Amino acid sequence: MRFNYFLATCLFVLSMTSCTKKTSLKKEQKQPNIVFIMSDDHAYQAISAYGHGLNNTPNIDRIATEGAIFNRGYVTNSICAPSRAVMLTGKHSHINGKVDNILPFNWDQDNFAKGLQAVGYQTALIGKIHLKGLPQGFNYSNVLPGQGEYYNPDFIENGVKKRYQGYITTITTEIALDWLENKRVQDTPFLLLYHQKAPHRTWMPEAKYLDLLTKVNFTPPANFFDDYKGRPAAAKHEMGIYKHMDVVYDLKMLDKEGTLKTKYRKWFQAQHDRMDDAQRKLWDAHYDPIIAQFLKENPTGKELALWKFNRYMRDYLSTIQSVDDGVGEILDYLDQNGLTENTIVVYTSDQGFYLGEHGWFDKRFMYEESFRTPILMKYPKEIKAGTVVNNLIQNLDFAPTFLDYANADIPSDIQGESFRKLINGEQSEWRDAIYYTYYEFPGEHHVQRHYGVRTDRYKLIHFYYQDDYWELYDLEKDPSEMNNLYNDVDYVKVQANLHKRLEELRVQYGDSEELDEQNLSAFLKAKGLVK
Ligand code: SGN
Ligand code: CA
Repeated sequence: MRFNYFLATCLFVLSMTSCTKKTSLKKEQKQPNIVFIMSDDHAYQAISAYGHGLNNTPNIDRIATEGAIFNRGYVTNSICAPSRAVMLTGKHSHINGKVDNILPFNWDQDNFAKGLQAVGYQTALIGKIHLKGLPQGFNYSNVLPGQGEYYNPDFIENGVKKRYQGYITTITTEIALDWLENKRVQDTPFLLLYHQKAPHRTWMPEAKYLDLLTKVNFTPPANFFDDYKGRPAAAKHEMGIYKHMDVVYDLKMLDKEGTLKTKYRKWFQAQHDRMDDAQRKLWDAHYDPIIAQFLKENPTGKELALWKFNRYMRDYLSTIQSVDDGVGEILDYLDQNGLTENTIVVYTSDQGFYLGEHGWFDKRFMYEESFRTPILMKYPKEIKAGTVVNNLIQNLDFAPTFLDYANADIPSDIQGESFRKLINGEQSEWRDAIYYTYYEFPGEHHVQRHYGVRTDRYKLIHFYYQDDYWELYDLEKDPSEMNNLYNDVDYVKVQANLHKRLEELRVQYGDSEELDEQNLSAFLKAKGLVK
């Protein structure tokens, strides 16, 4: 008895000694660490914490279980590079200048990583950022050139390009873990932007997940066969699963005989060629039987639409499984190193994505599935486990929120608002409406230029440039946005209020037709459409 007690005491003293560094770190460090996880095109419908039942993402869900889930997280401009520019600057696209994926981003302007550096943070940016130029505000950067490649990707480490062998999602996680363990200055608050390329098109899964969903049959959303009645911009789209998904490029039917001569076959051929022999062997072992069956059955019409939808879902969701694993590894690292308590972890995407709603893939529209984005966040010190946030939050709000947590100054020209006090229940007042803009037209997927306002219940959108018309939705009665109520007699008052609120927001955020003209002419020039 006595001996065991002695042994236990020794073990306790020993373990305390080995933990001294971590314990003292906790005591000394007042500012929280921040791990900001962003994936690319990850629809909230494909995170199990949101309850859509499509897949299982236990690690991402853990962030919500241990912290908060946001049911009304939105972007300001549903496309990659602009979304990231908004996230970094806390300013709308027309202010930070990165209005579309085409025009350049000016890294010289202020961003929240620079703000955190100024108050002593070590900062790192790892993975996809989609903003050209050497990232500013980061002690360490290791980013993808442009969109990046799923297999054997190139990265640019502090400005120097280097190829990695393997699968992009796991490599990005390894680089992030290596920075946490070996590269950051220990005992200093840190900011880690850990940004996955996945599950961006063309949804290429990791070898170990190729068979994950082979046997699962997915039912498409109720409006999969949408006729776009009353919505002319939606009708002009080029992002239909049935019509626009390329059987070889998007759906991997690269038959060896070359019978499937699709428009983008050569692009997928390049992806396939990029793999090494071992990778290609595993890939082909999975897809070859599917290709053979597809050629044999040769589905057409509705059958082909459903076949495409299912192939898309299987690849897209399998790709997400590796993202979820990476989140688990990062959370485990924090746990194992005594960092969990003092670290804020956010999971989000650069925008939402269509998983068959309106018959679509891709994003860009102000309709809910692409306007909305998942946001899950934990910070044990301040956020109660199981918190649900139903307020209208935008990616505009990340920059001021992080500066707030770090006790850094929030520059007065930042347009977002810190939601720190909102989540911990110290603040009840919040904005009643959010503003949206989309500019990349003419462009891929053919989504018209538009802007609009969303309140708790309604949405007003103005499509302009080639067309000029409005759409109004009652989201309570019509959450799938199938019924355009603009000029409906029952909504005269609602319509007038929305117009007023939209104008107020344009003034508040400094948007104007003049700015839009300037952006448009720069865009047309950059695309070579005018001289
Ligand atoms: C690529 C994709 C598009 C996608 C854009 C923008 N085509 O061009 O489908 O909309 O990226 O995506 S692909 O043939 O190259 O896959 S974003 O997330 O970077 O904005
Ligand atoms: Ca994206």
